[in-house]
Amino acid sequence: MFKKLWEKLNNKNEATDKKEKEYNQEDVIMEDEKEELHIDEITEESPITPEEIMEEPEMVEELLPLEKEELEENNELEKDNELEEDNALEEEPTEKINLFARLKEGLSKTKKGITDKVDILIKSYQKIDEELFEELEEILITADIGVNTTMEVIDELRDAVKVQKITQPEKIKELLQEKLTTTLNELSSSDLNTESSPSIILVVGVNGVGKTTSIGKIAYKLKGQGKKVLLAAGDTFRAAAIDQLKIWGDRVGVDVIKHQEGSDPAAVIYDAIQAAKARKMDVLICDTAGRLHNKKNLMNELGKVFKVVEREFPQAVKEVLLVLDATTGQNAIQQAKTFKEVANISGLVLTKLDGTAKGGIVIAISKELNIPVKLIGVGEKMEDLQEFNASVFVKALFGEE
Ligand SMILES: Nc1nc2c(ncn2[C@@H]2O[C@H](COP(=O)(O)OP(=O)(O)OP(=O)(O)O)[C@@H](O)[C@H]2O)c(=O)[nH]1
Ligand SMILES: [Mg+2]
Repeated sequence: MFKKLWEKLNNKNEATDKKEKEYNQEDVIMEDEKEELHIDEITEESPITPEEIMEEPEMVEELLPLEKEELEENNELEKDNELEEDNALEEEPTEKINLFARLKEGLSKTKKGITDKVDILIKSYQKIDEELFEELEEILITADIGVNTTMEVIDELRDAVKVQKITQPEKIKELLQEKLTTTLNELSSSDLNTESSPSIILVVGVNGVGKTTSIGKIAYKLKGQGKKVLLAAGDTFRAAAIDQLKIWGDRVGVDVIKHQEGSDPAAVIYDAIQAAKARKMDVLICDTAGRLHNKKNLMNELGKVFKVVEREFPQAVKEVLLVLDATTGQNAIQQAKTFKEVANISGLVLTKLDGTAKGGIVIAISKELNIPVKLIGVGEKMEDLQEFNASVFVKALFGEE
């Protein structure tokens, strides 16, 4: 029985040779494929059928001891296998966290790109004139706020200056801050849809944007709120992806449902949903692959996963988070457009804002895509994922308390 279950869990190993093939991110997302995306029916059998669970409910419970054994094995492995990011994340666990300070620190590069430049600009002008507006426009566009949004902001500043008869250049900074806050406020609603239980979060995005890391951070956040969290290793494309999620699971103290490398992601999600139901979990967070041989495969695979969720977990509140890397600038907008074709994206997670001077992309993204930015990543540590709040963000950008 134990053996039978184990075999069932691992019955999708045939596809492991997939990993040998070359791929790159360009293939996945950049090429402008015009082919129709066919979402295949789920043809492969799921490893455990609902009937089997009804007959033998202890089957699901047996997943627990199984995982514990595995966990010990993995822990041994991890000791030898020192991952760089691991070290980065384990520093200062007891440090008292000042979230605003972290945000400010994370945004320091963007601050240099926007606020500091605005300061220099303002100081070099005695009065407000057209040339000042033009230079300001350039600063905002360079910080990736986006041409349309920049034009809008500048036009409104011009009007405000006229109406309020403002003459001192210093006032421009205040007005800009106000305008950016209003623009962002119009669009953002930062709450994750996890208030009611059960809920499921599907995390999608191209490779390397920070999906797995963000899942770890979200799990940490939710666990801190007293929620029962389960993770699903739906990125079966590389063994390392599964291990990475497991490391996060261990670090945060939540279980991870996983199959072997190369197995069917829809089957992993299926099992994870059954386990989430059986263990009465509040939130199930699912990782997905960011790379496959091409965009069509990736989108087909996601389509299958969404179908399993619809069919097996209709009672769960659904959140589909698209993770975007802020350092990729305008390219992130293109990625979002591609994912919107197959997924009903309910929120964005914008990562690596600490690594770019172009944090203005937050504004461009929320404005152009009309999808709320729910979370932002401002570093690699467990605490470096914050709920997005427009006025706090702009305050941090302008270096205010
Ligand atoms: N500085 C910084 N680094 C981040 C942030 N979020 C993620 N990273 C780093 O980005 C790298 C990629 O993150 P992953 O979580 O592995 O990305 P992924 O989307 O799961 O990638 P694939 O599994 O390859 O598709 C890792 O080194 C992370 O530590 C962030 O907010 N700031
Ligand atoms: Mg990953």
